[in-house]
Amino acid sequence: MKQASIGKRGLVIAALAFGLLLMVPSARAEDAVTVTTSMKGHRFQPAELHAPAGKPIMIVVKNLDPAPAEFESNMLRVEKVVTGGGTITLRIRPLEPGRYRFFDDFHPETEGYLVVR
Ligand SMILES: [Cu+2]
Repeated sequence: MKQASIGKRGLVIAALAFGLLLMVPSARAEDAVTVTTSMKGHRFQPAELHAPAGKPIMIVVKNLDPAPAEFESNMLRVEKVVTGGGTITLRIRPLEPGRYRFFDDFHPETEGYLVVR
């Protein structure tokens, strides 16, 4: 019996396809990087968060003030109310390196940055 041969080119294509399969899980949500900030006295603490480029990011925002706030960012395309004493989690798509501004839409002077490298 003669063994079927897929040839050299076939092997290369198979290897590339297998490599792609291995790469896919790295973009999955469970590989997300979580960063956390708190709001107190109408300030973000910390006001600068750091995350790696190219990975999904989860931003956890704890509002330690009794008043509600609204975490908002035009650059990150998110907007979500966080009640007084409440916590929210925002899912952010993988980002390019940069400085992404966010703020409390109820107190726009309350701002911070997500620094992606
Ligand atoms: Cu808003």
